[in-house]
Amino acid sequence: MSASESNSSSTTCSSTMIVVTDLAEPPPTLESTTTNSTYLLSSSSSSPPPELDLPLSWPPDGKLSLDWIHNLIACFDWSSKNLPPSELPSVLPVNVFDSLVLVASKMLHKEPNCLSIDPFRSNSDSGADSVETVVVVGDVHGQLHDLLFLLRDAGYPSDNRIFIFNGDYVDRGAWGLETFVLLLAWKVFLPHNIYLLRGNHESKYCTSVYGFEKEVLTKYGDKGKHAYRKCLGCFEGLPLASIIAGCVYTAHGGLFRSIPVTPSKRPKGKKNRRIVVNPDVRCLSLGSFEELSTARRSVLDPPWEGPNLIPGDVLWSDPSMTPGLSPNKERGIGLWWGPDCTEEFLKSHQLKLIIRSHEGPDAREKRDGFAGMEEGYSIDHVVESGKLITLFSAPDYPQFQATEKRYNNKGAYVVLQPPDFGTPIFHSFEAVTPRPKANAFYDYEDVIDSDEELDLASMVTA
Ligand SMILES: [Mn+2]
Repeated sequence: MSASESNSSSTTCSSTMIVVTDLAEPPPTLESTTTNSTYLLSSSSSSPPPELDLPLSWPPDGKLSLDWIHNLIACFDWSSKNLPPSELPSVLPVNVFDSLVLVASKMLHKEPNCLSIDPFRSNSDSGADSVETVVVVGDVHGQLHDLLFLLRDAGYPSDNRIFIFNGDYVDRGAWGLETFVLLLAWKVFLPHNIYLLRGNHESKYCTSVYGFEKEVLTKYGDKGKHAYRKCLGCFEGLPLASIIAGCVYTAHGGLFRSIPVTPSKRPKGKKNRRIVVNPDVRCLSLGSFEELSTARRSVLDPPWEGPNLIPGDVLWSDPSMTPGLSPNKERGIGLWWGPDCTEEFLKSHQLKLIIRSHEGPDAREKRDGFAGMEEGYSIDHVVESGKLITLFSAPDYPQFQATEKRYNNKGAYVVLQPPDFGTPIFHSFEAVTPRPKANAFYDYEDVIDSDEELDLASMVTA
């Protein structure tokens, strides 16, 4: 079945949103004359609008409020347009960053590898069941202003709206730190109404190649290494996948293998018995949720070899049009899985839908048989038990590109609603314009286009 065939039979609704630029106008600006900066600065720009409460401070009782979050949004929106990156500590002092990351990190590390999200909640006041809307979001990649638009458009997280983010908050875009901090703040404020899954870019390897490490070092200066380490610690705590209302599986990359552990052939008593993984790829089979739940996700970089392969599969895999499971040779880590595997996975777990992310317009340009990412999503497999979709939420991606020609892709998010939650409603949206000027934190002219061709040797697997 081709992707174009599957597209026609699947969507229930698709709406295109109109771009709304921010209402809060920054102060009048002039081009800065400094040679190494493209930031817009003027004599008045260093004084923020009076309605902003900054620098941010940590509430004495440690409890964040909706006002605190809205002020954080307004401060980041203003600073991203008016301050050079090295001035971020004047908005978010490192001690406030520390407090937020500490609380969020503790929360995230306690969550299971695969979250079970139940949108049917009993309302203790009325005794009635309240049913909630679920919003699923794909890759964001540091495009803060597009995320702010998405949150306004979909409606903020609240008691009756749960958000699930599929990872890749950082790298490539210029505001990965602000993006990640904002999502952590929502998590701390409403821990049961926003869930943050890990993407392959929430790793030491990716952030050292695609800009986030340099971004944090630039923004926090002599405290940069400290702040970057705190971010990595938080990344290690991010859960890997979710099941929504018992019928929708979401993860950044997708499906994962079974890890058959077998004792070695020469057991020399219990102590010396070595556990080896069967390396025969002909034996690849889909893993169970029990295996997913016992994988060790607290690693700086998911390993591509050894016994702990499930995190790498969930974060790095891609669907294929070829049946079966095979090693993902394009990426060097993770799997390719065919429509038959999608069917097996859905059927055996009584699921209706898989929502994964991980492939933007650049990756899709090279993938025969798959739809592009012009609308921010694609329907990849349509099988008897349900569907597999790819969701990408960074419009006009990537922010920095060496060529004149841009993809001009829309971003999208998915809304799932009662009673069954299994039918995705797609909302596509265009990039916020104009995007504030910024310099890239990586060499986007030389760095490889997509995440394939990894330099595996430099990954941290300890
Ligand atoms: Mn990815």
